[in-house]
Amino acid sequence: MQIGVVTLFPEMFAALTDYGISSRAIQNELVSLEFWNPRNYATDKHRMVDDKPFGGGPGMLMKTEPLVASIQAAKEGVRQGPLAQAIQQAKVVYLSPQGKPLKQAHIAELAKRPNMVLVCGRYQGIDTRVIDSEVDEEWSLGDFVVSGGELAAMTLIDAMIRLQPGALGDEGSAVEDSFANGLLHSPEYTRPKEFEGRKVPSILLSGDHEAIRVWRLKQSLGSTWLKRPDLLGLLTLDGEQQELLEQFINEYESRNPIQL
Ligand code: 9WO
Repeated sequence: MQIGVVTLFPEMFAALTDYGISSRAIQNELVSLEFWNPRNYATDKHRMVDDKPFGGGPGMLMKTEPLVASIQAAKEGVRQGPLAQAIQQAKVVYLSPQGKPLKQAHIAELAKRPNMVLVCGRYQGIDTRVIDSEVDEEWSLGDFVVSGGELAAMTLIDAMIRLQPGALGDEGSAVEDSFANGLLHSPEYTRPKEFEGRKVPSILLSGDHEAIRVWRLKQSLGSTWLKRPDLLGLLTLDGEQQELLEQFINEYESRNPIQL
């Protein structure tokens, strides 16, 4: 996967290129990142990359011409990459709080693409006409604001990288992750067997793999019911899952009787 990143701060992406799973995937050429800095497309002697919003008010916008020139260069760049024959025109993606809320299922689809261009906004953002003319998709990580699109772009890139075949040491890990089945993960335990008076559930020490699978599924359903009931509403539970969730709820209600 080839990703062109339009950013005033390419150095921030060291968080991906220099650390952990994303670093290894880039080294192994499962993913390539290329940076396109609007600063390099500024034409005035001060290389200005910000501009005042029409209508006044505090803050600045990204200056239009260097931004558009860098987006167009990024699209050319990812198209003319090593796999140019096979590659379709890259979609241009803008990360902003105004975008469509991004879910794991969307990330799984985006991760299959051969290429894309990510535009990282700074300041108060970009001229609406640039969104209309240059941006194909606008995505949000959630209802909050950070200081620029880079952290959001890095989060999206990391989430896509770990879905690339071969990116994770243990191939099973990605499938087993939270949300792969639409449920939260069951609680996990490591050594010691007793920590501050809390014991590891004995079933996990039993070696009975089927009993452990059923226990984990039940905890997973229970955690989702407790913490994210909205997610349960989106799923159709099979017979086993319905039965296990019912058991979890009954046990939970008997431990925590409703106070009258
Ligand atoms: C900055 C600003 C300054 C003064 C007055 C109002 C202001 N609004 C903003 C602003 O929203 N800036 C954004 C910063 C412009 C687009 C890039 N930035 C961004 C992206 N912040 N947060 C995101 C983001 C992206 C995806 N998911 C969640 C948040």
